[in-house]
Amino acid sequence: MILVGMGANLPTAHGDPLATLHAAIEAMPSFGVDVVRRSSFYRTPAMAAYAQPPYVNAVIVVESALPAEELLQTLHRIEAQFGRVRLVRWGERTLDLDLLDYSGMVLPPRHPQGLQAGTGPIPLCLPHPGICERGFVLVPLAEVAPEWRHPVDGEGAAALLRRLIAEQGEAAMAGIERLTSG
Ligand code: PH2
Ligand code: MG
Ligand code: MG
Repeated sequence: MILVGMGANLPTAHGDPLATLHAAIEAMPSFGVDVVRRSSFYRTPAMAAYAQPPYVNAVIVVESALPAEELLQTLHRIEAQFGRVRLVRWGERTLDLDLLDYSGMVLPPRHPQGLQAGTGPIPLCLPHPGICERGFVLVPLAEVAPEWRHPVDGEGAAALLRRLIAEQGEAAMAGIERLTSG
């Protein structure tokens, strides 16, 4: 199973972040990426070093003939088409597409965290290292792929979410709101 996390917290020519995520999903087949399932959209407070507008997040299950590295580059091309400019790490963005899992492939990080430039391309690391710490990923992931298991620790998204809440308290889930429209 190939999983992609989607996020946006700035408007684009397509409209607000929700409209942008819809438009990005529609554009994906023309990039060789077929969307087979998508979670609900969620409004989530920005996890960021400074005040930012809230995000809209979702997780999709995709199919693609592209190998993992090429799929990542393709996701970056789609981000660019939707106006993504990389200014600062974890800065606000028009569209963020994160490769969360590529058929259980495991690739260790190839950059020391501290030296990460922040705006340049980050080499592929699988599964995505942020999955277990982020309610805004785990909530839509548990919804769209309850059968999925984390390739390294073997837990499903719902179990990872319970673990996160045990560690961080309900704060891990605070403000995450399922959007009923769209
Ligand atoms: N993405 C980030 C940093 N912070 N916060 C929310 N709520 N949603 C995101 O998708 C997100 C974030 C880096 O990619
Ligand atoms: Mg991200
Ligand atoms: Mg990203």
